[in-house]
Amino acid sequence: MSHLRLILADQLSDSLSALADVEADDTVLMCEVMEEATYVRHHPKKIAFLFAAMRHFAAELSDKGLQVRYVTLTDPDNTGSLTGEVERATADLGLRQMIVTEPGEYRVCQMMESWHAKLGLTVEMRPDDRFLCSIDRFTRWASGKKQMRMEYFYREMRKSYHILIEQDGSPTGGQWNYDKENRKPPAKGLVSPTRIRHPQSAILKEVLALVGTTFPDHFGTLEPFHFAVTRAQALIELDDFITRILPHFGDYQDAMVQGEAFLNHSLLSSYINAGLLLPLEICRKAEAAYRNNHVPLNAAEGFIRQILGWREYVRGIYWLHMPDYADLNFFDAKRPLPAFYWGGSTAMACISEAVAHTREHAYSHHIQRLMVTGNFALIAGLDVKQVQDWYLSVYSDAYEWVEMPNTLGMALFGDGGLLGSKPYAASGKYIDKMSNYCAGCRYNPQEMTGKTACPFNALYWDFFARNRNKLEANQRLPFVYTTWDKFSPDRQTGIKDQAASVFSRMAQGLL
Ligand code: FAD
Ligand code: DLZ
Ligand code: SF4
Repeated sequence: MSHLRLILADQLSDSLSALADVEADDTVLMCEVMEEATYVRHHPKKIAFLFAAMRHFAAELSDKGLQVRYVTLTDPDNTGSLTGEVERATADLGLRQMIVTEPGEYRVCQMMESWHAKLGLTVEMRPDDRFLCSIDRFTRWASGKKQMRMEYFYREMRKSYHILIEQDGSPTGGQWNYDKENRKPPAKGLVSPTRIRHPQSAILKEVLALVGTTFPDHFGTLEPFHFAVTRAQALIELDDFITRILPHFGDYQDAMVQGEAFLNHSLLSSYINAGLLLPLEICRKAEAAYRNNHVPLNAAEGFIRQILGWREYVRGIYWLHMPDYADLNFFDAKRPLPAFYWGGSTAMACISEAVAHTREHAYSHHIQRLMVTGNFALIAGLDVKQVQDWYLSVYSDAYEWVEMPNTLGMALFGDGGLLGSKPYAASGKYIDKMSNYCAGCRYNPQEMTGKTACPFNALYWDFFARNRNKLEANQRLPFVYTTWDKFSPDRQTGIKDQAASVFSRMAQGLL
């Protein structure tokens, strides 16, 4: 019996479970739909990347002899939604049986589950085995644990896939984790290595024109556009990263440098998340580079930990706790997102820099996301839903399964500790240590109060003071409240007044 096999924009892998056992009389459905392109106002680079990658992938499937029904955004019959396109395709083709791979978002999963009742279809949903830990396996691992820790999950994954593990089962180099060697402040002269620029195909040029005219008011610049849009191009970037950049990845993983958006980061997340690259092949290549003496252990391990550890862990947390996870707001944070997240002016050099990278590249690296824009949102008590919508729309690698636990859980501690053990709150001193931003900023990271005091400083203490009832018992914050209590009443009042002044200037667009 013939089947309709749906492939979503982030499922562009030959090995996708929905494509296993595909028959010549099956039809593969791929569709560009307005509902998905606008449920948040995605960055134009993200939309262009996905549409171009989808079109190339569809062409590759056709070249292999598969029947592909590809619906472009401008198709006059396009209904504008995945459900509408599935209904139209099954009616046109006379098909009642569908095969899908589980989607990355709860919202889309609900949609697919509604197709049986709504459209009278039989929908077979297959696991997404591109991930290295299935949802069932993660649920079993989590079961009965009072407190989950990524580190222990990561060790299990290393053992399961035998990555950086010796014959006797011990971790390569004798340690599981070289995180301490990944946190060096930027060395003088640290710059981003040059990056590959792929030639623009005719397909990409057409998509760039379409996105430019259709989404002119979405935040972010469309061109210049250098993303890979095929697996072949993504593999070139992967190999280039492993050869030239991975050797230096470890040391400065947490560093930030004015004018340098990429430093030694891989820029591979968009490709992995869309399916152009597979996480296991990347981890194996990174391990091989270490075994061939091409990269140091702290670089290989630090990189593999992000993919085999964090990436799988956050996905597990998402599916374990959805749908309730989406409504958590531990600190009841509700302050509106200030205009400077959307490029409005701010004198805070660190924020301005992170937002500029975001606007230009649909990218900022992990420490900018966590310790600059995320940290500010945390200590200023910005509305958790507005913050999540921002992260989901502005980054080319963002899908809810990975964005939400990172934003709500890791950056905002909005899940009260389901993902991490303590809030990643930091004052301007941390940013000063890990970057060269402060030297060019109107504010001074050494000052707590006054007109030129770094806003992060007073907000940091105000955050802990106003959330004392929720955080005081946290064992991982031993010195915060003892230090606060040692401040004189005058100093405490001064800090609170300064925080109030920061909030007032922020509301007036004067920060
Ligand atoms: P590298 O630094 O080169 O790291 C290598 C790879 O490890 C990445 O490509 C990515 O696949 C994986 N990785 C690293 N950290 C994480 C993590 N915490 N969670 C999941 N995977 C990780 N990542 C996304 O892919 N999509 C998101 O929407 C996203 N939103 C984030 C929001 C916030 C608030 C924070 C703090 C982090 C977020 N991250 C997200 C995680 C991380 O910042 C990005 O994966 C990383 O910056 C991508 O750049 P890169 O490929 O150069 O990564
Ligand atoms: C993010 C996105 C965008 C911008 N456009 C489409 C689209 O037109 N068609 C499609 O199939 N998927 C799109 N996506 C991805 C989905 O919104 C959704 O985030 C993922 O498929 C969830 O796994
Ligand atoms: Fe950011 Fe404060 Fe440093 Fe300015 S002084 S760059 S606001 S941390």
